[in-house]
Amino acid sequence: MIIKTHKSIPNSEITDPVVFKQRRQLIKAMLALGITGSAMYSDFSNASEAKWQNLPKGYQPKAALNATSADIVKNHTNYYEFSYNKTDSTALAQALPIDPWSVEIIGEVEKPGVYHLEDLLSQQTLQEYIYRFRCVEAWSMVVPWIGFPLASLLNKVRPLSTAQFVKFTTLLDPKSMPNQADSRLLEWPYVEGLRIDEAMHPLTILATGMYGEALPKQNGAPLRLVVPWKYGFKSIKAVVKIELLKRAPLSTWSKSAPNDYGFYANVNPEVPHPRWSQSSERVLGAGFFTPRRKTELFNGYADEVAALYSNMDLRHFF
Ligand SMILES: Nc1nc2c(c(=O)[nH]1)N[C@H]1C(S)=C(S)[C@@H](COP(=O)(O)O)O[C@H]1N2
Ligand SMILES: [Mo]
Repeated sequence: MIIKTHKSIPNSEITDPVVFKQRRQLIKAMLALGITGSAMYSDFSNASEAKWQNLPKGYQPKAALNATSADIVKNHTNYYEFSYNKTDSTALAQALPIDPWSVEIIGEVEKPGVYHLEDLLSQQTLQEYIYRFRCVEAWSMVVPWIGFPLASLLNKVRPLSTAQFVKFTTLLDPKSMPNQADSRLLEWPYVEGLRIDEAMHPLTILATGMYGEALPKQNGAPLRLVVPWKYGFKSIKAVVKIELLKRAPLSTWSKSAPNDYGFYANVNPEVPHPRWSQSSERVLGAGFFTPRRKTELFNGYADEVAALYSNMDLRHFF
């Protein structure tokens, strides 16, 4: 794993925690997201100044997290459709066409359909969610996402009682995603999945932005999943399809290396990867001499999510 540190990136572990102080900034973000007309006006323009100063915070139990520098988060990405290294996707992903974008929602659901992204977003209130983000490769950061709970989208399309799992699929477009022409390492499109109770958990969000702006393409624009208590590979980017299923889908990484990457992929310091320990993590942007952080069970979200796994052997269901 090679990580470049740029001289321009400040050494301090904490930089610009994001606070939306200005109404202007959020309107800018909304415009960048393509949210215009009625959606923007009904959600934002009528709001009193008080509401702007008190911007909706999403469900985020750990209040005191400080965001990692935006430069690091935008320039250190895992996006295998574009590159197998962490630096090249930033430039390569700019070729991805993301407007217009639609999401197909099918399967065990009352209202299946192909939905325009603007229509989905116009029904949602965007909020900021400052979450820890921990990659299975044992590095971590803190990201101030902008998004909405996946549950509030699912509730609009009404999962049937038979829906036990949710499968997510990334765009398949080998013309703009060069590695999709090569299926030696991974099969495309990238697929991920959650159990329905995990999908409905208030910590699970769909993100459309970060750091007060539209989501950069290399970070999964225009729509990505974020599941903060699981390893980063579960947080699938550029989602075009959401399927409600009776049975667990086979996710991309589990399929390619079933002994290395389980379906659950809950962050767990006591369950090592076959080739490395998961007991600690390198905090991106923390500076060379800063000690590694002790990895926490469920990435620090045990109070919120441990109950989902109360009768499960987490070593077996890793
Ligand atoms: N479609 C897709 N989604 C993906 C990936 C990918 O390669 N393709 N990489 C995953 C991995 S391994 C991680 S750690 C996170 C990284 O998110 P970031 O690049 O925004 O930090 O995205 C996940 N989602
Ligand atoms: Mo990852």
